[in-house]
Amino acid sequence: MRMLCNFWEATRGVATLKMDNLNLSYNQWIAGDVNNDTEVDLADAIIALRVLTGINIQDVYTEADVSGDDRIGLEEAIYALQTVVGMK
Ligand SMILES: [Ca+2]
Ligand SMILES: [Ca+2]
Repeated sequence: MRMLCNFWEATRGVATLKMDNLNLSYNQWIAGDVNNDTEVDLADAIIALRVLTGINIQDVYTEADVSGDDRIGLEEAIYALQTVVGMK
């Protein structure tokens, strides 16, 4: 039996796999990618610091959590800064 698989969407860490009549979806998140733009950079550190100081930021992805507390804060800011300077 031949299985026909087509990836018909794969954007920004979200992929959908279509197999005949079965649709499967999965999300692959990047640790530290707080704004989910597929890169860990200075913008992620700034967003994490803004969250930490109580500034209301939209589109913050807690899936980028690096410390296991399901929150974005100092650990994610440090992680992003370490990534920027090549320590990660
Ligand atoms: Ca990012
Ligand atoms: Ca965290």
